[in-house]
Amino acid sequence: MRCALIGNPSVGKSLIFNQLTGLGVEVSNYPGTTVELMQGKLCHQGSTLQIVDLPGIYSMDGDSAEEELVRAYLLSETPDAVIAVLDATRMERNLYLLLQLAEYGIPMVVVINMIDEAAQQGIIIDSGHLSSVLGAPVIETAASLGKNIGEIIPTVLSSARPAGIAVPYTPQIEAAIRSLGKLYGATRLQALHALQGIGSASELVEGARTIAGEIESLNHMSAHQIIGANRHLCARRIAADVVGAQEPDRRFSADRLLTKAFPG
Ligand SMILES: Nc1nc2c(ncn2[C@@H]2O[C@H](COP(=O)(O)OP(=O)(O)OP(=O)(O)O)[C@@H](O)[C@H]2O)c(=O)[nH]1
Ligand SMILES: [Mg+2]
Repeated sequence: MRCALIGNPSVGKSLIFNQLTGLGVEVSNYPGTTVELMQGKLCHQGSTLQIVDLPGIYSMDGDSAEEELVRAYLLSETPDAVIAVLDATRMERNLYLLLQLAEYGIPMVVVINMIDEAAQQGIIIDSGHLSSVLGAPVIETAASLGKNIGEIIPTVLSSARPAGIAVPYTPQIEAAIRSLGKLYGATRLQALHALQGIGSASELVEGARTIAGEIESLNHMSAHQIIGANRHLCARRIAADVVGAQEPDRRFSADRLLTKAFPG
């Protein structure tokens, strides 16, 4: 089984990767790119898993080398599962990427990392609710403390599933997706890519260019911008629903530790 760690930059993917994998980590350039990929292996109850630590990205639809690599990896290497790593202190921004990842339809497990940092900042996350909104399992972790890292692989093996959530796009974008499906047999993901001009020349991309041009002249915004705005709104709504505030938990703060270490 092959699975990939995906997420925004600096969310803790590599730390989690190092904790999950043992020996046999390989670093190589992804074919045709200068982007390095770490690949490792682990065994869990008789199953061997190959794990790839993908580069951190903020969006999956841009043209940076990292974003192109992640898209190419997901479309051509077709991993059996993805482990989507989110930063608990930046849920809205991280959900924006997650909503795009969900469109690939790959079985996933969502890991909300930095839960220690979130607690210190007084941020609480309703993971149960998030799991029902996304339709995929959600685990809270603090990789720097090793907290709940042991739950990731068993959850991947037992319950990874394609997220059921779909971003509701504006009626024009939804109509364009349906037309491209009817005319060219495009899936929702392929239609969205084509509307954003992603992908090499094809009848679909050509057809989508015409439709995207009409959408742009009606809205004074490109289809790409509208799609991005719809995703941002959806991410903001989910974050508003699942992220709450409480009194900051200072248990791990230096002050507290010093008071404990030097009573009186
Ligand atoms: N407080 C806290 N820090 C963490 C946690 N997980 C990772 N870190 C720290 O966050 C920083 C970034 O971690 P990385 O594992 O390098 O993040 P990454 O997602 O691989 O980043 P990129 O490769 O740049 O995309 C490091 O300093 C980690 O030690 C956590 O759960 N809690
Ligand atoms: Mg990394």
